[in-house]
Amino acid sequence: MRLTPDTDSDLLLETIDRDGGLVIKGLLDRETVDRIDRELAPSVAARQPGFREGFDDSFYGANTVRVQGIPAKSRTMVDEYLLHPTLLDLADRVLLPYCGDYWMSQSETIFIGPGNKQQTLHRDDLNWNLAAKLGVPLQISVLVALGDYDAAVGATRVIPRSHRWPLDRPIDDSLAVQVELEPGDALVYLGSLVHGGGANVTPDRWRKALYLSYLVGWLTPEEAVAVGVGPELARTLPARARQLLGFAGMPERAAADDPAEAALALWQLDADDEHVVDGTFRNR
Ligand SMILES: O=C(O)CCC(=O)C(=O)O
Repeated sequence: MRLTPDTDSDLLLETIDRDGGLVIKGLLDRETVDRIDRELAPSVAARQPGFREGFDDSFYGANTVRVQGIPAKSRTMVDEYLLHPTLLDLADRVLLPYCGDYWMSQSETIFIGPGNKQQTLHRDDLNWNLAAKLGVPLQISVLVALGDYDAAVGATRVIPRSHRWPLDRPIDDSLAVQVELEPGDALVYLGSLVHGGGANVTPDRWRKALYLSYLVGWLTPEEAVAVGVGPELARTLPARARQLLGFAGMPERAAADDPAEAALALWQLDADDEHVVDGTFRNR
């Protein structure tokens, strides 16, 4: 289903709950897309396709450029994408019932080059496979198109409503549909939805996406985000961005009626740590 950033948030919530994902048309305007693309261009140009040694290129893409550490490379990504009110509102409504707060798990370019094969269909939640068995939302992922995103360049394949399948149900590839996007459109999906990057069958065009995910705060993010940001940059960011990027503790959760639902504060720093003292890190 294709909606817009100003769609009533009840409808966004109903749609993602029913289908496992949705498209937000024009999440970012063209000027913002171009600015992010320009800010990331030097890092993309310096990176060879293929993931790190020891990783499986058939999954990550032998001719795919993945650059991480995005908040340190693109301030526009932080201000306009990570903090987008429509995304945060949806993440609040999907994730906050299950955690004290959530944070960014990862952000990376996924630029799929000519000849790159299609990715195996999978669920992102299986990064945390024991937690995935709980059957509660763990993660929301977003892919924003920064350029071409049609079927021929490898638009994402998804199986609508597969977020409700039992985890051991075999994945039938024939049920996948490709989600084409215009620059600035976003595919937003739950970590339980079956999906994967498409094949790029063009001789010379790249599929350009910027990925971002929000994860419940009691799970370890995929990327060591706070290390990549560092306190110097963190000091210059809005408080909510600092929190999402790992510069705040996760609040304690009280649950008077069911003690088993209560949780202690996590990811805290000692009260006299310089980053607590100067306010870069906030204990909660
Ligand atoms: O690039 C895409 O369309 C999806 C990528 C993905 O699901 C992944 O790399 O885990």
